[in-house]
Amino acid sequence: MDRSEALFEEARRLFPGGVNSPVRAFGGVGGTPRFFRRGHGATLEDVDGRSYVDYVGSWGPLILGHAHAEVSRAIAEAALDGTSYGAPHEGEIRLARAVREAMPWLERVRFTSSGTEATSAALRLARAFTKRDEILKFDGCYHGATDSLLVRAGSGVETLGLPDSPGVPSALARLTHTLPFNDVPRLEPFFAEHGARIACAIVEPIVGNMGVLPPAPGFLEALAARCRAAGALLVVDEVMTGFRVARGGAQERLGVRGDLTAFGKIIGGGLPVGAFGGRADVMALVAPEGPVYQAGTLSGNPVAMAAGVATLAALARPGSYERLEAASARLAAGLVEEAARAKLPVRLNRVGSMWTLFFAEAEVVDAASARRADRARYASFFHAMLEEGVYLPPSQFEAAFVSLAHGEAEIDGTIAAARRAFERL
Ligand code: KE4
Repeated sequence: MDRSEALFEEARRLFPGGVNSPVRAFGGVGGTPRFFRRGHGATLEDVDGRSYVDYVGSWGPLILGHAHAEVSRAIAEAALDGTSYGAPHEGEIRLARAVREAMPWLERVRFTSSGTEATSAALRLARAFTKRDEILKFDGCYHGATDSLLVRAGSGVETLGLPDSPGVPSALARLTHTLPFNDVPRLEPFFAEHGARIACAIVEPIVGNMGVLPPAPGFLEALAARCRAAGALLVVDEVMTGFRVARGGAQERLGVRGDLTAFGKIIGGGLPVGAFGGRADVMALVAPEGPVYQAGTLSGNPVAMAAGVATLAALARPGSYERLEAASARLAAGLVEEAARAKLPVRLNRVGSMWTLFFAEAEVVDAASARRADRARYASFFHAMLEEGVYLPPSQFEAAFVSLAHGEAEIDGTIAAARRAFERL
């Protein structure tokens, strides 16, 4: 038994499923999760001393790679002044400035400690602003583990095949409508019937939680127009795409704008940070300025703020996104070429440095087509790559990420590993 197996045995006695977040349990691919003890750059090392080129990147935050010197130094220096004040400090202003510099359409923001808190608060705020209770989300989109949004959600809910989630009161779940992502023709009739009662639509502008699903041309624009016409707010969930697919996130890359935006992951640089923000007239309702309550003991935590500021500063340097694009394009082309060589039907969906390799013949454009992908073959590929020293997301329904620490050696090594892995499928 290796050390990961021994630790997992103990972990299962301590935590439900042996983990503190379901998708880490390898439920989608089988086998024993690796326990890691350090990360550096593009590499993770497990407790048995094995190294892996990491494409999970803590599910998105580590766009600079592990243990980035400037981020680690910022954390250490901030911690020497204390870990939390529970009071205003300048670091909050510095991170808010950096976020708004990249996304000037965010007139006001509020920091939280997770993406789930951010999307939950955005929903409550939209309901208060519009005085309406019903919401629209899209099948397979995941917006965090919050009651109203654990309805036909993606990520771990999809991976584990959970029927939405028990424990969500049916009276509440009934207020959440779902439509297929990218299905433009369904928008018109839906809003004609329900529009007057819809507080907001919430959407991953580029879905990462069914694997990567880019938006169909015109889909987001049509959704924004329908929301506007119905007096509903558009909540753009950029927890994953924010600072990932462009400095201004998916909203900059795609030219759409939400009334509210949710953030997480990268803006914390690997520490617990989320945020929601947007129109000043809507944000003015948030307590203590307005009556909509939202709070958090560690919101705006000085150490987390310092990690976020250092991360966004490094990302803002010229050429960062061009380098991410070049490395990601090289990897994608190599994987597709090797799959073709092995005569394996694959579809590789990619937007910038977030990507998913689906084992599927047909295009994967929505949750239904993603569900038709060959998950068993993905699981075999995952384990073959793990043995080759490459750590992919342990689920077909998750996005993989390239970081600025992935150089040509890592990319070319991954392509060579895939060649050997494909031969074994
Ligand atoms: P957190 O509460 O996990 O910080 O953020 C929730 C969330 C909200 N919106 C989007 C688009 C997200 O992708 C997430 C979280 N993503 C998952 C992975 N797909 C986090 C990993 C996990 O659940 O352990």
